[in-house]
Amino acid sequence: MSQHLLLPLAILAISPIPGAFQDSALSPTQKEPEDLDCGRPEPSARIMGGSDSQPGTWPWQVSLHQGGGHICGGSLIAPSWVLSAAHCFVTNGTLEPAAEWSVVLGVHSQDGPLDGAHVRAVAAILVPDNYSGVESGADVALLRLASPARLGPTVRPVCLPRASHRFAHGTACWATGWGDVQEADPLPLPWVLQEVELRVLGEAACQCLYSRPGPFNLTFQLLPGMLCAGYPEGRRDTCQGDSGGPLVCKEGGRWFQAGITSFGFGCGRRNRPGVFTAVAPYEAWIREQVLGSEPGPAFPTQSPELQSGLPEPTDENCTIALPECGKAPRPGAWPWEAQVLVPGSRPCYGALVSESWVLAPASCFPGRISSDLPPRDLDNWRVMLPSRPRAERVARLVPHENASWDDASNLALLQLRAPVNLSVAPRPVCLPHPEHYFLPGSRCRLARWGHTEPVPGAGSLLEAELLGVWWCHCLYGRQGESVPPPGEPPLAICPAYQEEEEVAGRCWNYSHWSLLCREEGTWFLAGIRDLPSDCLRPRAFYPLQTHGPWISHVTRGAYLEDQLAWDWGPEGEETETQTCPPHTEHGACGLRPEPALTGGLWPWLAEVHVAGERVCTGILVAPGWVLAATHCILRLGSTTVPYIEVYLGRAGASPLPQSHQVSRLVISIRLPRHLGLRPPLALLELSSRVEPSPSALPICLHPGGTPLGASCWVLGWKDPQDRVPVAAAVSILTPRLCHCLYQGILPPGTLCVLYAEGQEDRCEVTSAPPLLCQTEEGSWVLVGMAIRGSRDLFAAIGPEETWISQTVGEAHFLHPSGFPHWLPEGGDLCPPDMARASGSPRAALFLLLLTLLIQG
Ligand code: 4AZ
Repeated sequence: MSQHLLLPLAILAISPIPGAFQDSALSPTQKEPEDLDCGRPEPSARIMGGSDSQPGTWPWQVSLHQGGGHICGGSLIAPSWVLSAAHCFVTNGTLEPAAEWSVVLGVHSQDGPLDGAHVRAVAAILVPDNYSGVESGADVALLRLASPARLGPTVRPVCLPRASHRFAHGTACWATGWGDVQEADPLPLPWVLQEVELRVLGEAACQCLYSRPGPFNLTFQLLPGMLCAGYPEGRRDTCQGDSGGPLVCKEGGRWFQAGITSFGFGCGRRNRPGVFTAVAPYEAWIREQVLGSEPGPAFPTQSPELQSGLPEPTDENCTIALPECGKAPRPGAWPWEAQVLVPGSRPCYGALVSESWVLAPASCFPGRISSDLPPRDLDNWRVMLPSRPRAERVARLVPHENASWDDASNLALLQLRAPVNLSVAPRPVCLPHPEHYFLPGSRCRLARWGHTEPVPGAGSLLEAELLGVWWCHCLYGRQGESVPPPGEPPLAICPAYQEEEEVAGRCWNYSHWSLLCREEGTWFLAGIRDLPSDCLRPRAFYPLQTHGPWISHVTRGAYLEDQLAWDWGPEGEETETQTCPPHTEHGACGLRPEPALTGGLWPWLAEVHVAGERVCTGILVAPGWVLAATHCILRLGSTTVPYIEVYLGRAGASPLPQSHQVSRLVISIRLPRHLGLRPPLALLELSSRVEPSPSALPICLHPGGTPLGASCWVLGWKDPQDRVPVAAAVSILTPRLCHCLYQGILPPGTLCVLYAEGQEDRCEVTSAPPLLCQTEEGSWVLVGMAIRGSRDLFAAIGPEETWISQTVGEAHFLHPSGFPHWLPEGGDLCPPDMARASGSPRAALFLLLLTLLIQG
């Protein structure tokens, strides 16, 4: 509906027929005698998405300088008066001194000597009393020049609209300025004044766009006195540095200033047109300020036909723009997939990011990115795009400046000789802004990238769900460091795959991959990844969002798209800064985020199903090894080795995406050599390794003693049937207390625990639960495994360090701390036979402590 409303006006506005204007539209009586001629550039001849203007096209445009540089735009409305925006001059509620400012008139390029331009000092800056900030409106200012401007072909005033003047929805107008050409991307030299055609958006149409959550999930309520201009699809807009400059519309051969560039949400974003201060409502205020000044500004009357205007679309005609990038008919049919063909090289896969630019790994073009000169054979390069009958030719190669030494910046942009028409295919992929936060659990896919070698039997379409930033950072990032909160670019972005088991012998080395993630049906290029070296599926990707500014700077029009999904889930915002526990020699172990984020998940907790008849607790100690209590695995007297299956990732039935399950067969049981006695600990070798993930991650091992400052738990199942894990808080007794309490009956290397009040019965003991502690740094360590039939006694891991390390090369032993526990030295200091003197360990311990105290 608004589409065909736009059309006739567009033709009216963009095809000005010289001389077609009937001056009679303004009757002589309507002309104000004191006014000078306005709004007519003497014929001679960025703003975002705009282009260089011709000198003299916008003779009222001025540049406002402070400290020697351009800060804001403004417009000449009378020889001694400039109109601009209040926010240019008010900082923290205070109006800056006029003396700090100067007005440059008649300037076109601001590079070098300002030829033909002249400068005026500012005598006064006037701002409405009710101005408090751009979002509250009244963002208007008047500057009185210390001496009148010299009018000429490049310096002329613009016409001002009267209060009754209407700029109808769809009117084509122009904004001008020396502001940024994109968000955080300044206008390049030679700083030529930019112009862009923008359409007036009626109040309803604009409010409709701003009522939908956009960038940063924000909405905005427009206020009277504000005016929108731009396009629902964005891409052409004003930006920082254009503020204060004019939005002008041509009516009957004269240019009227409809708006003052005020603010917006970002620049050129979808459904976020620029917001201007409407000039017409300030007729009275302007007249009041300039009273007595001769000649004053001109307010020519609008012709009556235009004033009645066109009916403004109502709320029902609220047309929002949908993303133009990232739509794929189905996963794998990527309309942006580009194949770059360089003579003498294998094809290199990249992604179309705009009409004219393809992003690909720089390593596809070795030897061609180190010099500043264009590659000699660029003429012979070709790019194949989906649904294009012929190969595209390449005009330019722009490698990332860090491409040759930083894997995270292994990127190059290729400009096509001619832009392609975007349609269903080819269509660009969406790129994330730096502040994009891909939600944990987002659906992602691997896509070809660079020189991709097919992985035997593996689809490149592998589906994955995104891990939370904490997991990704702590598994593959920098242990011991804090984790970037949402909104700050992460160091890595990690998919967690759904398929359970890797086929033996399949190796994912030799290939680059990119990670595409979907939000609201729209695909973003979220990450890139260089060659993995461990044959595992690619797990940590370099985030692409850090490169958004570089890509948009080079391409001036790549499709950076706002975050589309904000449903953070019931856990709410994970905004607290969190830290990763320290790293070990063998990588990450014992990682478990704060309980709020875990959903009850214990990544190393395994269900060990023995001979289909009982379930023991197992603990993952390395990617291919589980530790369990021997007595639970091997029944006394049995001579056969049982059939054993191990399940990981079942613990807690977590709703988080990382709770996928993994199962393995046990192919061997290893026991340490213990003279005479049956050893308490058994190592189970798994049929194949498990990939580290939040549902299958090894625990750290404690080499001896009780970890100082740690909090310790017995981790078991409340009910052996449904196996929901519960943790009971315990204290580990000192070796002496333990020894005395169980005098004479404990095998060496036994730990005694005391349950916290009321925690004794939290878990059942037949499955032989483990004793775990969380160190002060946050790592979880395995300290012992339950001894048969007891809920208080545990076989310590420490004494078996040598055996475990020799059997399992990758076991993660932490550095020793605390005090040793297997030396019951001074046993004769125990009070005589008091062990088991009383019914409960708590009572016995109390008695024991009392006796030891009295003994002194
Ligand atoms: C600014 O910061 C600014 N896209 C001006 C205009 C817009 C955004 C920012 C509109 O001066």
